[in-house]
Amino acid sequence: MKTRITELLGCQYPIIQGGMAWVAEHKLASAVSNAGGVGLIAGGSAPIDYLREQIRACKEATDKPFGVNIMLMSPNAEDLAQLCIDEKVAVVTTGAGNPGKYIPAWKEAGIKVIPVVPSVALAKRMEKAGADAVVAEGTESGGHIGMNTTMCLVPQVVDAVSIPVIAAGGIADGRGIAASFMLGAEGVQIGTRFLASEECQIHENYKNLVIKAKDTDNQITGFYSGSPCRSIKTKYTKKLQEMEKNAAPPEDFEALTVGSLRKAAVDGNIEEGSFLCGLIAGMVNDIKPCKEIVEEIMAQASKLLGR
Ligand code: TUI
Repeated sequence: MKTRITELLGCQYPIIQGGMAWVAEHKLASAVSNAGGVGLIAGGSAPIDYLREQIRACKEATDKPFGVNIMLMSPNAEDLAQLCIDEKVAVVTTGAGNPGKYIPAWKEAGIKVIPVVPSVALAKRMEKAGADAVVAEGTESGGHIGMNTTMCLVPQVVDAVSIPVIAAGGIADGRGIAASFMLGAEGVQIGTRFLASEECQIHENYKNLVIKAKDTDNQITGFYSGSPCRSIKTKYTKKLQEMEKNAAPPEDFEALTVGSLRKAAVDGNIEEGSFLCGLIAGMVNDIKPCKEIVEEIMAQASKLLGR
């Protein structure tokens, strides 16, 4: 299935994997790239040496293009951005901010730059700044989210920019891809479906929460602090929401959330972890190798799109 995204990235299928902080490391990224999509390693707020090792391990594991996601709220985003240049990473996606100041150097290094945007305004700014494509991410996504939905945001971004648009948020099967294409997208970003993959290195408690989640087992926290974040509903997220309702001081909120991504992904700590996850988890019911996931999704999408 050829689109401007497969042409741009040199991949077989128009699927990129979400750059999930504390989740997306080289085993997952290389498995997605080897399956014909584009895998991503999450920079998150990782130390630079860790990310360098991850990039190098990924190069060993695949000769296909893969990328790095730079989380712009990270205190060391600048160093990680430079590392992508030094390591000649093929693709960079960004999240949680405006990457404008990094784009010229990335472009000069031949890196394909794909900012994740939650609004039409930011998509336009990114096009002007030289981005190769944008990911229009709906609020159905896991983690740090904007307010607009995939269904409403994607066609508006498609109408507003000339660069190719990748749809994200709520896509986990071929129907999601077909629908995204109907909205004008030329690729999709998939995160939650890959949480429940064999190659994803997260704790088994995390995977079990994903595959057991129903449509309603999802919660947004951090709404009033201006940093809304979508996770699987647990006692922990209910507690955070209760604190928000009672207007708890930001320090109390911070004390509970610091380190919570690690507690979920690495320790599988149900009591204190933030199990970031998209709204589509209710439809993700089994754990499979990435290759099977990608092939199944693409076969369904191709059939629906009559290709
Ligand atoms: O970035 C994400 N999802 C994430 S990042 C993350 S780790 C994290 N840790 C602590 C605090 C916050 C996050 C977990 N999930 N998705 C892409 C995304 N980007 N969603 C929303 C945005 C966004 C928001 C505002 C992008 C740009 C933006 O720009 C504001 C501006 O400066 O114009």
